[in-house]
Amino acid sequence: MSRFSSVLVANRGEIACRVMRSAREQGYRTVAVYSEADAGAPHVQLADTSVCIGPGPVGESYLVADNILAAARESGAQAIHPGYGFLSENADFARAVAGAGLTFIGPGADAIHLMGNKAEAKRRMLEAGVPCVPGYEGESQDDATLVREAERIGLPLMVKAAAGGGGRGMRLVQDAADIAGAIRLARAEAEAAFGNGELILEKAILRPRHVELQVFADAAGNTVHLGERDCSVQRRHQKVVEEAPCPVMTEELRAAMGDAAVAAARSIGYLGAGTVEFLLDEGGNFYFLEMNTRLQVEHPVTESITGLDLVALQLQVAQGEPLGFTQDDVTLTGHAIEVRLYTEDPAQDFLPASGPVELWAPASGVGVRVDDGIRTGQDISPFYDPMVAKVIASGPSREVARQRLVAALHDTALFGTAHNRDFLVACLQKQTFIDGGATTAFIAEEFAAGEIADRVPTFEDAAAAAVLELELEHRALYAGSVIVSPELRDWCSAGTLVSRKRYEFGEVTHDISVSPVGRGRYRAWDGDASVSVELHSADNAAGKLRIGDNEERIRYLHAGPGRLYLQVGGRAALYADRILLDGTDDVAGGSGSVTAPMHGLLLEVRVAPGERVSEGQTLAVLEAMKMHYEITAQAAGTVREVTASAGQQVAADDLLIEIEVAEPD
Ligand code: MV4
Repeated sequence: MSRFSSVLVANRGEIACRVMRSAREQGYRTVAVYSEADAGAPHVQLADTSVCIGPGPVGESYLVADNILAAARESGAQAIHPGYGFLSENADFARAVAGAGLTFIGPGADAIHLMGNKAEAKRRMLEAGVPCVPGYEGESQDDATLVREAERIGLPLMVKAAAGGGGRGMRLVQDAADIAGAIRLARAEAEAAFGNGELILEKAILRPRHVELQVFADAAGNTVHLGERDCSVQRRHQKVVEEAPCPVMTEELRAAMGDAAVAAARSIGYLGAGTVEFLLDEGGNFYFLEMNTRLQVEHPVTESITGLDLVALQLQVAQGEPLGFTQDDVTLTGHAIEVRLYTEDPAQDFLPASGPVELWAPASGVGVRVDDGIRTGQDISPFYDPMVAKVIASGPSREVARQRLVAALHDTALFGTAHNRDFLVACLQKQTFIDGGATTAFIAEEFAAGEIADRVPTFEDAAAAAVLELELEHRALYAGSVIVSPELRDWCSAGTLVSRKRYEFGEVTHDISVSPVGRGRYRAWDGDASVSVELHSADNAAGKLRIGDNEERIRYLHAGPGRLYLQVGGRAALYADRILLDGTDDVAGGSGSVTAPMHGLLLEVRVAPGERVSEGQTLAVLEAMKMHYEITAQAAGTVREVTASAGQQVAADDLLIEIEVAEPD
């Protein structure tokens, strides 16, 4: 086969960016594909060439093999990297790519197909001597056989769809009376979900760890493993935290699991990057679960401890070149932990959030890597997976890596949409995680219902916001005036200047008064509470300040008068000054057009056409950046029209309600 010199990346977001970075470094021309919703997305900007492959929905773009192949033809790409998800584990696609005379950067279609069926995969793995969970993976699927086998295996029992994967189509049975029912239900579900009702049965391993081995093979059959990753911290089969090495790994266990993983790959003639998933029980026994025939989301932690570039290696072996090293050359150094940043709202049962990214400011620092696929100003589209970035920290020890990761998360800002950053920090700060003791039951066991609710900003946070906003307002004011000496900046002929800001967070209101007491120094108070705030720096969306005795790094965005996004001490909120906002919106007797004050989710509309409203009456409730805003009538009148409804995402200044303003009497 001839060498390829250009690579089309059949993916989007962070992984498309990640693959293109290495492809470019290795001298390849890069081609992006994008949906209409992704025009201008970071992966498109990164590529040398890009081709639109259809409308936003994945079923009309990223999942359409013919569109991807047409894009390759049109752009002259000679190889296709599928990333993860989408078509990455679709054997028909891999076959079609090869059939079109292009190189598929991944294993052969047969290996993908084989690992796509749990029963077949397990039979092959047992043949190859890979330890599997005791169970039944036979071809007979009648009820009598399955029930008899289930009784032989014993309880607790796991019933899995052979065509499933990643936890889909899986059912735990703990009571003998439920066996037959569970089998029938699982079969019906598998039939509906995968068009294949075939089941396998396994002894259930309770509170296991998820430990996976990274394997790599070249075309000459050299196959190595690159150590393991522990991905036990998951929520509903969605990985949240991943690390390498596994905290409870020993040299002997790694050698045994590594041998099993390499045997698994060799037995199916594997090529390229793959991952062999195991369950590790409390007694140190491990069992093959499934093999993922793609580059995985969490590959950076392996790169960190091995010093290898897995994408560069994928390109190398796809060219038919040898790996160039042996198992003995692989060394594992230090520790790395990765977290996945999702735009989903932990306070609303992790509901995916969409909307504009007002500020994306990833952390940087020693031992910190951020793989992202978003930019400030971009829209988070509801069509795609809400994972927008991965933050990876490494260090000489697990604890150094963990602390670096917490600090990096505190210093990472994403303003404009809800996200799981605080939840990630909470996971990393749990004693069980600190001790390296997290199993797959970690999140369910450690987080009580309601614990993942939003934290309301404290008085100190609000004081910092009020000071920063005052400072930014001053700057804006003086930017347009003649030279003002610093001494005079906070001077006021009427004595000490006091500014007031009112921030409302649900039931909690912070009524902050701020007064300058020197250059960059302020006193802020609310009733009896009082604190000194010293602003050391605030530039380019980042800065430092001291609140009372605490030095804090800040991230901020002044999104308009009275609207300040501020992250202080890792706690982010939108501070909307009710005094300024409600004051300037006050158009007594004026227009009755009620518009959205900012982008957000319309939670409630409380009025209907024809209804009489009085001044100050709440008309609708908007949710934005963890806050609920009551939208009130600026004048009395009659509702003429309601142009928005509850549950709808609205943009700033969108018309919501028209009121026929009553003549003052
Ligand atoms: C299991 C299991 C216990 N016993 N199989 C879930 C995803 C899929 N890859 C396999 N899964 C499991 N299979 C037996 N025989 C427990 C799980 C499981 C799990 C596995 C890995 C990571 C997180 C998990 C969370 C719940 C259940």
